[in-house]
Amino acid sequence: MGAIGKIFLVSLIALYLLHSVSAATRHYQFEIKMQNVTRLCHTKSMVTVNGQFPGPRIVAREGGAPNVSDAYTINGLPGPLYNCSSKDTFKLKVKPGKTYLLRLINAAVNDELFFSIANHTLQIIDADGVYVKPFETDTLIITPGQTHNVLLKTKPHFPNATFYMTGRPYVTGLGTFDNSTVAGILEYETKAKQHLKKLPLFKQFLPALNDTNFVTNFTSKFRSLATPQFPANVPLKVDKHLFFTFHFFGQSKGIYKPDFPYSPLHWFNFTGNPPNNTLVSNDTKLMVLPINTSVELVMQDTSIVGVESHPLHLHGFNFFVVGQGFGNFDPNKDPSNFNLVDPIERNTVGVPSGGWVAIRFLADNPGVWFMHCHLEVHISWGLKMAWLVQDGKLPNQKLPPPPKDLPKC
Ligand SMILES: [Cu+2]
Repeated sequence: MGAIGKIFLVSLIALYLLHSVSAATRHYQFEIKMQNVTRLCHTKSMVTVNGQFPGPRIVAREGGAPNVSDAYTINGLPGPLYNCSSKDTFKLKVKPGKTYLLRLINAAVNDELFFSIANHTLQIIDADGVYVKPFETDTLIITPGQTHNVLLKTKPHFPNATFYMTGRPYVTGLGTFDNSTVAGILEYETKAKQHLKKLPLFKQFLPALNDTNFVTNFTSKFRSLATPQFPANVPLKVDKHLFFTFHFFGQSKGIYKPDFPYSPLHWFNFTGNPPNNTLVSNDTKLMVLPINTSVELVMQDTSIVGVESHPLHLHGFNFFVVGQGFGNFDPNKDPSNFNLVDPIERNTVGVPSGGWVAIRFLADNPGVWFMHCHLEVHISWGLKMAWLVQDGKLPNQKLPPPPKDLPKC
């Protein structure tokens, strides 16, 4: 492997230009005026809202539909596949015969994204800041909040071509979404004064927008290094077996109660036809754990409001993804297939659409820790809860007291 030439941070973001929101009546004050703006179209005088373009963001809560973005961007640039946006194209300039490290993050809060670079292979070496057994892929999927470090080996010689880097969403839900494609361009530096624009531009075909097979295949390739230097400390003994189902419900206010249920209070065929009454209730409950509890949590998608993939993010801990599957989790059969040798360690994992994922972690970090779907709109629909990991006896197992000036409720 050659030396790493340069490190690039590539962030994929959804760009919201102007939002419209239905449902309950809300009142906003907008100052509309003309202003020079360069974005998606060339610099021109255009209508801005409160001096901003994009205008102020409006968030719909309590079951509103997600805003549909106008474009995805790579490092803030939408690229040539959008109207009048060739000028706003991210260009990755590389030299032949080198290895580059790309740090990828999906910062598009409501969209899981496919990403690829035409005619190039990416080697995945890291997920959420933890090394993995390296593997190669033409295309990757990255969910909101996930990070992937990948190596890009450039062609040995100047290729007489340029290459699209493209991204577009993976969607399993029912609502409307932005199905557009963001593109950047991989350009090789050359001493010959070539006109790069005249070179052929290679494109890559990304998977279909609902290609769950690709996603399943890709995610199943992730493995921890599990070496003496980078061991996979997956808990082998489980103190608490938990089973959470994933569906939407409203918000609730109030003081928390320490009795978050270990498993659903009402069982039904989670991935079959949903019953008329799922007996979902609102409450503010925390899952309380003594420090150093080892937890196994199975997260089950459900068909209430349709099955959908959910990138689940846990604060405070990395976890090991020991198993996943489609349909209903079978507590008698499925655990025998769990990978306890080299499961991937990360902090954001996709709960498969119409399926389940099993994680294990050691609750060795005291505090109250939020766990939520990383599709921003799903948080407002209730896909969130919190863990309370209690202090231990040792000094390094205690939370420092809050500052004296912390405001009281
Ligand atoms: Cu979700």
